[in-house]
Amino acid sequence: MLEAVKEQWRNKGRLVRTRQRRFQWLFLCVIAIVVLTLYTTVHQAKQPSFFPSFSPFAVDLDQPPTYEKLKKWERDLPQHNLDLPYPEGRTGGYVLFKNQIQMLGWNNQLNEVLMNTWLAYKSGRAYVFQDYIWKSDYYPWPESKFRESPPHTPLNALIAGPSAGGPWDPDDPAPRSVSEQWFDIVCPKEERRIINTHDVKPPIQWEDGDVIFNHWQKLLSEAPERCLEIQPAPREEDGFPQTFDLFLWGSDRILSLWEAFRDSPVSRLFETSPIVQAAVDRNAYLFMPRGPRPPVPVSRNPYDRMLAIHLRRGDFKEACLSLANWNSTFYSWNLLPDLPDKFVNPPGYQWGNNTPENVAFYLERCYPTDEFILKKIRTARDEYVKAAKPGDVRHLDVLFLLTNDKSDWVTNLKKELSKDGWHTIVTTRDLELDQEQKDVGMAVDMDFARKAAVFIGNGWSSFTSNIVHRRLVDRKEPISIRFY
Ligand SMILES: Nc1nc2c(ncn2[C@@H]2O[C@H](COP(=O)(O)OP(=O)(O)OP(=O)(O)O)[C@@H](O)[C@H]2O)c(=O)[nH]1
Ligand SMILES: *[C@@H]1O[C@H](CO)[C@@H](O)[C@H](O)[C@H]1NC(C)=O
Repeated sequence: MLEAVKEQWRNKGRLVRTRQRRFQWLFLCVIAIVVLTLYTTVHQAKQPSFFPSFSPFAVDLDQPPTYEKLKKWERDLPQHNLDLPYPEGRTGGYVLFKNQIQMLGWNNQLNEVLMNTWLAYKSGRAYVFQDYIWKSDYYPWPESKFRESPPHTPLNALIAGPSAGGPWDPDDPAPRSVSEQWFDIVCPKEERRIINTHDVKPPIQWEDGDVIFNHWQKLLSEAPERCLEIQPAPREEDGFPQTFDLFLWGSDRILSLWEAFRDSPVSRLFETSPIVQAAVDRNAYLFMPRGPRPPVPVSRNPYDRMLAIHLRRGDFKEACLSLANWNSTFYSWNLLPDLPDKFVNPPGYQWGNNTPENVAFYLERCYPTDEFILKKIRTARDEYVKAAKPGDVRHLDVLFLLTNDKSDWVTNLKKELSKDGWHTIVTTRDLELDQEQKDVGMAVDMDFARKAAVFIGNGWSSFTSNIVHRRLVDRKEPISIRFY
């Protein structure tokens, strides 16, 4: 009996000891895994391409940002407060443009964000701002890395100013923009008046920009309801159910809005976002002139010596063909009559189809050859320098090539350009960006382009036209705004 009990105890002791040993092993294994993971992570951080698949525990640091803090900041904007006095808070007026374009290039949306903000302002209502929703192919990360589908970017990552909830002028009582989330609280669904574009657009669709604007302004100002939501007409009825639609942006009908829009507080107070600004600052050193001392005493500010050219490539090869086959004009502000380098639509066009000569005529400027680009850069530089007022010294030797091209094409172009006396050449690919900055990379390129002494763009591109807008708001001269 006693022996049996003793034996039991011995067995238990063995069991405990084996368990202890097992725990020791487990512990060692865990330590080993942790060490290995840390090791590969550190190596990866130093040399991204060296160790990536070395270990199954390798951590891929190139992930989309979460924007956790920025989202919280947007949520906590001071105007998100029901108790604020009219025209904000629970008695204020609001308008949500649910018909705003989404899942398309950022610049197609930016136009509208600004114009809709101005419409809301003129109607005495707070503009409701929304996240930018990506067209999946344009997102800087592959689908396997998406945090949500389609990916979103908070508006405040891309821009700052009244459209994104920033303050108006100090003496301006206009209500500040609010987020879509806050709109749900201040304007619950059952308190909203829904306005469908189907009931508004048809009589004014092909009118001039100012007629369209005034028509909407009257409607939005006179509506007695506090909360308005504009909804899009069905797709099969209106392919572009925006308040200010693609047909308007792509024609000279938009120009009647120019002066007032340029001088509006929406344009004047529009600013670079802190994330974009951080990317601009951290990369500014790349633009410090590296060439020989210029023959003339020249500005210390590298942007005064810089020419930026937007080389719209990639998907534009097909885009240019359809632009030709639709007899398209330049886009939006690129059409302003004071700007040089106009494009005159060639005669001979028939609905939906253009002649081979006309298509070639479009491609020459929409998807230009290297020679064409080199020549344009020379002329733009010469003419800008010649246009200097007496006593004003102009010298350009810094070049920024901004592009969506992903190949080695610009590297070759760079070689040719350095022969032309461009001693400092920077391309989109040279910029160093962290995860958030990479997410807003297009806005970073745009900011350098708007600061440059001279800018050359693609007349059909909305990316270019939004740079042109900003430059003209900054009162840059027309001779500094060129199109190839
Ligand atoms: N970083 C960067 N991105 C660009 C550049 N040009 C175009 N892109 C991006 O390429 C993508 C093309 O999308 P689109 O819808 O065609 O672009 P968009 O911004 O609306 O402008 P456009 O097509 O030029 O009218 C967008 O994400 C653009 O922002 C560039 O020079 N630099
Ligand atoms: C092509 O576009 C131009 C510029 O908008 C216009 O004047 C011309 O009438 C158009 N051609 C045709 C055949 O529609």
